[in-house]
Amino acid sequence: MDALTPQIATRIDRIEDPDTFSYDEFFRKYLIANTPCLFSAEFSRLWSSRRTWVTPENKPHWGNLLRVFGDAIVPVANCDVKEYNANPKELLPLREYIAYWREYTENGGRSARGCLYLKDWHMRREFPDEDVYETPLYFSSDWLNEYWDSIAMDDYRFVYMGPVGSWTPFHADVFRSYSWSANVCGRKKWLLLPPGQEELLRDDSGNLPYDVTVPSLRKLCPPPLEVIQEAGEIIFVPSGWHHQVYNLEDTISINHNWVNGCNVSVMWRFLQAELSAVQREINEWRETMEDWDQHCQIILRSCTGIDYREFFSFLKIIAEHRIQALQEDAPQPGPHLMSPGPQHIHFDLRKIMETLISLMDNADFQKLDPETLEPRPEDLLRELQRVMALREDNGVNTVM
Ligand SMILES: O=C(O)CCC(=O)C(=O)O
Ligand SMILES: [Fe+2]
Repeated sequence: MDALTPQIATRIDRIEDPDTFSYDEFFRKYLIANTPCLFSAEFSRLWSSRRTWVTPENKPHWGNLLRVFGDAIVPVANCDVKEYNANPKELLPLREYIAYWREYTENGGRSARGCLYLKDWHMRREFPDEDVYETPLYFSSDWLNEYWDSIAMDDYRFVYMGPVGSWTPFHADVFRSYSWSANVCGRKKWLLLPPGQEELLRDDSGNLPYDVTVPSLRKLCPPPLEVIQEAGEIIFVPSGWHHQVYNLEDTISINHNWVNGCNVSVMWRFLQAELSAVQREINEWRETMEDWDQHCQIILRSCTGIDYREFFSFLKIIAEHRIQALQEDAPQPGPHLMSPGPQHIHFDLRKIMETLISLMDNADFQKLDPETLEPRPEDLLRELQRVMALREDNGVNTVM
């Protein structure tokens, strides 16, 4: 490697002990620094899924899974078929997927149906009473799920399960959010590339690779960080890091995507870059289409899952929740962040305000009749400024 080649970390930090690792340390060293880390199995030791979903041999417990979830309809991807840069998905009853998996294993990892991987199953949304894991404190400042829960529309909490050999192609996560992923049983290999490095891997048409391990890419960028994640361990994948993931054994994992005050600016930059790409794509109709800007927003929404007006609603809902929390009598720094303390509320409000100012300054947002939003963006901004000024008068420490 020559002197100009960026150095990429060759190892990941391991966090061993829940009793000595504080939220503040995670916030500074990993969330703000946007650096990956791996939590030991101690952090998931008390989850009931680690007993009831797993046999003593550390294999998926088919009987228990079938009994509770057998009739659930789950999304299943075919790892052997490349469609654009992903795998085509179908919906199957879990019962049928497990029957497939057992037969695949008995046949030594072969099936006429290919290698099927259950992914992005909204288990928690569909079975809210199945209390099989608890989101670790470190990942609980989660505006994404807070927003989508509040409008009862969607969530970003998933279960994955797949046989040895199933894998996820090279990608970065929705909205460039953070993700955490815990192995309930089994092992994974992660290949992680820091943000920006993927630019070196684009082909002549600007497309990113499907498989980052193909030999022709080896010279183009420093090798990805390789992480082996054992049963029970939880990996933190920072914002905008591209990754590719292999199941080294039969594996079940739980994963959430989330955004908060530390990476909301990354999400906002991502939306602006995606809108620019859409605008370039349909530029030739700019002069002839009356509602061209609205149209770009519709395409943005279908590609990413959100448009600029909904991004405003997202900021608004989190702002309202935090303002309300401040108005409740003397908020205490809660034992976990589902009830954030005053310092964290202040940090969140400051980040919402900075993002809102940038959104209101944005020429594409201004074209979308923002005065028809409820409340009008300038009224929300004024309210945020009023609340923040009150807090500062009260001498709340703003270092966070
Ligand atoms: O476990 C996998 O196959 C992929 C998980 C993933 O991409 C994520 O957690 O962000
Ligand atoms: Fe991912």
